[in-house]
Amino acid sequence: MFSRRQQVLWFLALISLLVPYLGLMIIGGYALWQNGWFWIYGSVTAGVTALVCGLAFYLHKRRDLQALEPLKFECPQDWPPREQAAWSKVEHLAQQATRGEIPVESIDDFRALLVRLVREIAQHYHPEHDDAYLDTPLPQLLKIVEKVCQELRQVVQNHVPGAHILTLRDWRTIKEAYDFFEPLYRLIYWAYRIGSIPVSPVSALWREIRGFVAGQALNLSVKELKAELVSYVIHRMGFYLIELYSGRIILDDKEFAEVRRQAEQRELQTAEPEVPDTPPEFIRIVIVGQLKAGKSSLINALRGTWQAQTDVLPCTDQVQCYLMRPLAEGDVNDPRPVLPGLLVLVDTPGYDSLGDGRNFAPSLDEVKKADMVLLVCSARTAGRKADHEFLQAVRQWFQAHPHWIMPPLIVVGSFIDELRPRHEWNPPYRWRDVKEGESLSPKEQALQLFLEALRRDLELASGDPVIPVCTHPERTWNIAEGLIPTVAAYWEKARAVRDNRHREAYQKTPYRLLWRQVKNATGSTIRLALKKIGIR
Ligand SMILES: Nc1nc2c(ncn2[C@@H]2O[C@H](COP(=O)(O)OP(=O)(O)OP(=O)(O)O)[C@@H](O)[C@H]2O)c(=O)[nH]1
Ligand SMILES: [Mg+2]
Repeated sequence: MFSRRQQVLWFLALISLLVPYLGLMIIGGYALWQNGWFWIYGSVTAGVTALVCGLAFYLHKRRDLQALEPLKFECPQDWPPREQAAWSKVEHLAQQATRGEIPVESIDDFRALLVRLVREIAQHYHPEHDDAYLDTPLPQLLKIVEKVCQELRQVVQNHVPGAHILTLRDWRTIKEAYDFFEPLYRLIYWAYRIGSIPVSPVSALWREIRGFVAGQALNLSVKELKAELVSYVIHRMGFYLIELYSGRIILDDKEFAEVRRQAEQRELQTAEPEVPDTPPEFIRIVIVGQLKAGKSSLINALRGTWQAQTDVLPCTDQVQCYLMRPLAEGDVNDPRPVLPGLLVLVDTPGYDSLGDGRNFAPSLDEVKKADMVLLVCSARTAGRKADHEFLQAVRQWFQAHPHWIMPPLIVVGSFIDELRPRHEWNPPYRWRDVKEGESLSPKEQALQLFLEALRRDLELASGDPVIPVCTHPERTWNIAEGLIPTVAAYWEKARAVRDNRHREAYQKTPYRLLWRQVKNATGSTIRLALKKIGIR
């Protein structure tokens, strides 16, 4: 909080303030004692203190004291990589300013810093132009101004005492009064300081020392406060600049909500023809993997029903969507665990094990429309080249499109029953948080090796989820207890992908607005022309 130097200065300032009062207390106490009033005075003081403490405690209990909100400026979690990269530039600039590497001593310094911020963010989005800050449409800029003004109003309304009562005229009067009295006060105080020296040199010296120490402590605190404020303004402004230059800003919230509702309705209709006007919360999970990896069986197992067609032959030759509902409240007989919303499960045709990229296209197209991806890898198939290359293709696509967020990926290891010893099926098997040296059954050992191989072959990070399952109709295992909780854990991320996807789709259709503008402009021109020639 405070640096060592500041602590010492504050301590000295406090002592210098307290010394006169302490002296008064001692002398006063002695005088009271001499007159025999000490105990009477002491009892009255104790009574008043107890009363005030009791009242303060009661008030504190009745109304929770509002904690001071620290100045927060975190990068929104639902931003795609391109926006996150812009945000790190904002952070870097804020750090440079607070560390003193960029001077912020005067208003001109501060203005130069903000201009640099605008240029850097604009350049991030439009590197091809030197004057990239011009690359933003006017309505977007106006919308940002609208948002900033709204925020400013809330700050003034909530934090400036009397803001709702004082008029502009009152503020002007206050300012004028301040301008008038401030020099007068300074003059009188200065005369007092000079005049009091011959009268009482010791107390004048004491006052000067006290003023100096307190001033030093205050200066340091003001410096820290200033650094914090500068950092806050850079972050806040950086946030709005990113919103502005990325084109993320939504001009018409109502229209966007309607367009999004219709899109969600269409998505739900792919799984169920009858959908309500206001679609419920849901996410779209795309299931991909090699031929016969057990994708359709996983959908069946997830839904707890056996509706998706499964076969020993390749049978899913086109994309098919299914709806999975969460457990209805209070339905204790339903074995399906509760999720925050519905799932639209998208079954895709498998790609072949050659991994030459020829048949990745249908799965890749679906992944681009996914909120979450389940990559099914069978324990029966040793070759994972195709899965690795498919994942590479997905990662590359999202790297090349940094304004999209890559959906969270869960790798599902299927056909666990086929692991050695093959004839043994005695679940549950330990697979998570297995400690080194822990005694495992042969099946559990094979399971560990399989999960490690999956991580290695697919180049997964240590935190990426890999869940083993069995989706054989008679040996279903680890769906409710392993897979569904993992889906729930990634729900927020999936929702962010979904929001970003809808926002992107909406922004990609500027023709709707253009058509409205042309219609309005033509209408008013015709009306004006008719009026001119006297027809209307
Ligand atoms: N032993 C065992 N068999 C399974 C498992 N999961 C699925 N199967 C069987 O494997 C076969 C293929 O499963 P599907 O779910 O159709 O596989 P798929 O990936 O959808 O296949 P395609 O759509 O053709 O690519 C079916 O006969 C399933 O019953 C499992 O975990 N263990
Ligand atoms: Mg299938």
